[in-house]
Amino acid sequence: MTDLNTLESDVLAQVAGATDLQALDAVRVAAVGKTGSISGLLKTLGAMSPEERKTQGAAINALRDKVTEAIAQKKAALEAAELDARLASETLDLSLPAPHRRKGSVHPTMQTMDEMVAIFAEMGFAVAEGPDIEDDFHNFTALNFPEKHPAREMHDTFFFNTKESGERMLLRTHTSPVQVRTMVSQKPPIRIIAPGRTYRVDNDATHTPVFHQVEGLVIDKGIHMGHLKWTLETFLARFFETDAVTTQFRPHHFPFTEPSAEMDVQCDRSGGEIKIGQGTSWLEILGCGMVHPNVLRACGIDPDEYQGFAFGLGVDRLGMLKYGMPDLRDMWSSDVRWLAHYGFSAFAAPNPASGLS
Ligand code: 2U9
Repeated sequence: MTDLNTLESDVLAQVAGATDLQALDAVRVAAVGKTGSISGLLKTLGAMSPEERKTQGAAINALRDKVTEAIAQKKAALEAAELDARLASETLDLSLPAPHRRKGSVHPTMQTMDEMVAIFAEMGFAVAEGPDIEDDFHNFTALNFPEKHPAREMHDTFFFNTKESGERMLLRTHTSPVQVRTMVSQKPPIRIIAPGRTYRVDNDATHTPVFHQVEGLVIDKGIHMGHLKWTLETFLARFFETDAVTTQFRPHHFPFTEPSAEMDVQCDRSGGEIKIGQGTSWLEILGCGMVHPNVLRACGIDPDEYQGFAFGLGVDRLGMLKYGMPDLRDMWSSDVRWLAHYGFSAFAAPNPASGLS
């Protein structure tokens, strides 16, 4: 018994003296591990008389339980102390000034997108959103793309691997599937814009594989191209911050609109930079048209009852025009010098009341 008492006070002293988890584990292995001192005592029980085994067995087991409990308590205390020390050393004082004076900035494309959304919101458009990963129906079929249309080819669209079901998902090539989803789920009148990121297999001086669009859709009774022209001219005048703009429609073709048009805005190109709202030149600025009856039908809307107009604006290109950024390839090069020069303060949130830019 004296042996057991001595062993107990020895082991408990070692547990108490362990200064870290590694040292504590060494104490555990030496005492209650497979070949530890207490485990060794348990192995001697076999050679004892039944009487002796009864008393000694109970005493050794009690010692093992006591030591195991002491180790568990010490382990919890050491872990808590370790966490406290880590929390103390990793504190971050967010009120301290930044060590470098270089600040983050809002990318011009995002600033431009926010400006466009602010103008359309003021004109009564709601913002609609949808997934970047789309299916064939919402990106192509519902939009009246023929089965063999070139946009459906691998070299124009990013496709995912075909699923077991035979379905092949894709990265949306325009934000138009957002309007399809809105028409399927809501009844007219509809007046929405769909701002967002879009993807095409295209990479050259004037195209990037990821680009940004703001598309618009209005569906109601008696909608005609006059409503479309007023909406776009009002938007362009506010966006370019001029009193009025002069525009012209040029006939075009899109599968999803009929008639379709591109809109040019009158501009001045003398003096090396483009000025909107004056001059004698024309600048192609957007695509638009009246929603094709097949598209209305595919979305569950009766074209004999409702008509609509739609338009699409390229955000990156409009941003370049407004803020005088000459090269598209610089826009996504993540060059902090370019961002410091062209980026916007996070506090310069566009607001039609206090100014857009
Ligand atoms: C529905 C019906 C019609 C959206 C439209 C355009 C014309 C267009 C381009 C502008 C620049 C794409 O980023 S860009 O290259 N877009 O010219 N987009 S009409 O028409 C729709 C959309 C959805 C249901």
